[in-house]
Amino acid sequence: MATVTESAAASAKPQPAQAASNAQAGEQIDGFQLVIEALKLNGIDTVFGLPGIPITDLTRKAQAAGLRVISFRHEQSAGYAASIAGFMTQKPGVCLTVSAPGFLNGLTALANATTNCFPMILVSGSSEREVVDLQQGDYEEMDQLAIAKPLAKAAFRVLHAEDIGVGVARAIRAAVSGRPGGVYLDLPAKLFPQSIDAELGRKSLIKVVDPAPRQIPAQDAVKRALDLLRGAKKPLILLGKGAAYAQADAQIRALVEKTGIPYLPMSMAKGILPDTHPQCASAARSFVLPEADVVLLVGARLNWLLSHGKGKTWGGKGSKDWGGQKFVQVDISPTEADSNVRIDAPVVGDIGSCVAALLEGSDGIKAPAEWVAAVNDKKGRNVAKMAEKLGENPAPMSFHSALNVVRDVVKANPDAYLVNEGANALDFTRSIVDMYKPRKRLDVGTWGVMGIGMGFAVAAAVVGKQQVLAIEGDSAFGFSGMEVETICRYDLPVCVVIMNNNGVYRGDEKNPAGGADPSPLVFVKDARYEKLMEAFGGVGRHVTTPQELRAAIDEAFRTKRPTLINAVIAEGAGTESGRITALNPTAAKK
Ligand code: ADP
Ligand code: TZD
Ligand code: MG
Repeated sequence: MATVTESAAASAKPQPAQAASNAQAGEQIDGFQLVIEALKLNGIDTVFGLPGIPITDLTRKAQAAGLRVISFRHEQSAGYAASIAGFMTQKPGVCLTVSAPGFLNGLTALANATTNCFPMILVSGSSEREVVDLQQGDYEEMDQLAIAKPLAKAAFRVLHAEDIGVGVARAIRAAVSGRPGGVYLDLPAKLFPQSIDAELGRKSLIKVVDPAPRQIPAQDAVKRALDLLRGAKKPLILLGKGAAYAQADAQIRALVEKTGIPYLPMSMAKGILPDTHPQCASAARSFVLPEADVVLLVGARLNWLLSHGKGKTWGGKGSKDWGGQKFVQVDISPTEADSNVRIDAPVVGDIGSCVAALLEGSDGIKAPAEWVAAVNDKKGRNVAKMAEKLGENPAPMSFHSALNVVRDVVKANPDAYLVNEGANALDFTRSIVDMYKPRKRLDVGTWGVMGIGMGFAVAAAVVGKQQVLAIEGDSAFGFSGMEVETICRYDLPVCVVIMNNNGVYRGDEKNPAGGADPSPLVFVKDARYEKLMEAFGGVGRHVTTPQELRAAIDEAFRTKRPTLINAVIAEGAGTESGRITALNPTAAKK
């Protein structure tokens, strides 16, 4: 093992003859340094990654050059961290990995970033091209560029030091312009030790001008949209995570408030306006979707999360029937419209420009009082029902009684980031915990992917520089649990709360065959997850009541220490697949 590693490392070093001639030719700069300077020149100040051949020195030199290098225990977490940093900042999050297996570990996050429209660049070292292309069995051999292409918005490889500037510039533009996404940048081992004249090298770097240009919507498209909204009897605004990403918070709020139209935030759009806003219709979701006649979508796709814009959710007779709504869709992607149902008024452009244009032309558009009253009436009744449930205090805790505490904590600490994954642990948190500020809720996104938890938490703490509260299903936590060491190592203000119901969805399943193996859905009973955090010097707490939970979270927020709270939830409190039971083929048959 050691010999393989050493010989591969040696082949990545400049040859003595080359080094000697470099010395004579005046100041030289190598590939390592050019990559670092190209990133710095473009305002990238943090990279997330995991070192090894051929990028070990890149991580060292990046740190030496003043970049913040956050080193993880698994590339998938580093990748998720990079992608959510991209969502939070509109700058591409950078993830750095080694070849083949490291690259593949990071690739899930890259694909997830592309799916969620998060700007991210996965930078992976790769093996020797000549050997890879002849399939001669190099150390960690893999044609990474070909594999990344279908999963990324764009993919590039740089073979020569003088092209590093162009490679990084192209990667940045591809990640953040238009619909953002994941970009792969392949850097073969041989690139790093290449030396070129320092002055020429630095001149070859590109500081990207206007990487995500505004896209102004066409006037006739805006007029078409306004005409539809003006004629609406039951208008509704749907805000998606594209709206959160766009950082057009003030314009969005102005449009919502000026028109008085009820709005629904998608999961990661919660907090663009506070969930307690009088026009927020979240508590009446199943009433407003089928009832609305004109729906303005702002940075939200009509994908599965919105039942594809049709079916019973939207008032359609059958599961695939159109409910009769007209749609206005504001999106930067011109091909998004009509993906599921007819879009009557597509408005293509960046959300800031589109919403500003809609706002300007919105005089006279006002949600009819009758409609507003009907929504409020429904809301009032649902909120009362929920309050009753939240007030219960069963032993062991239910999701409701535990999340009632989280709800109060977030209300008292609106700047804290809320990371959230799981099934019941996700769905109940989303519906119970109000958000008060934009881009504070970071969750499983479009794929409903498990494993984002600790990566997102690290990025939120490092880039957002605020307290982080991660509400995790016990299964969900397991996907990235080892990163509690990362949280401790960087001493981050992250408080992880595990909603521990002993399993996936529930902890009370039995082996249907009656054998000794447990059900595939359950874990070790009463697992002491808090000891994981203690193992690395953080604080572990085991809590069984809302009072203990509150005290433990308050302590974590006060001390800012890495904390893991193992919150014991009733084994049978959850439902299969949480709120999406209907998507489960077996469950649907029942
Ligand atoms: P959600 O899951 O919250 O409904 P989606 O991820 O489905 O949100 O939709 C986000 C949409 O926002 C995508 O269609 C994307 O093209 C769009 N989008 C992202 N950023 C911008 C932007 N700056 N301006 C306009 N549209 C954007
Ligand atoms: N693997 C990946 C990467 N993503 C997934 N979404 C799943 C598997 C399937 N899955 C879900 O959709 S939720 C979930 C899994 C395994 C875990 C649910 O259990 P939990 O949450 O403990 O996290 P609750 O509170 O017990 O429901
Ligand atoms: Mg669970």
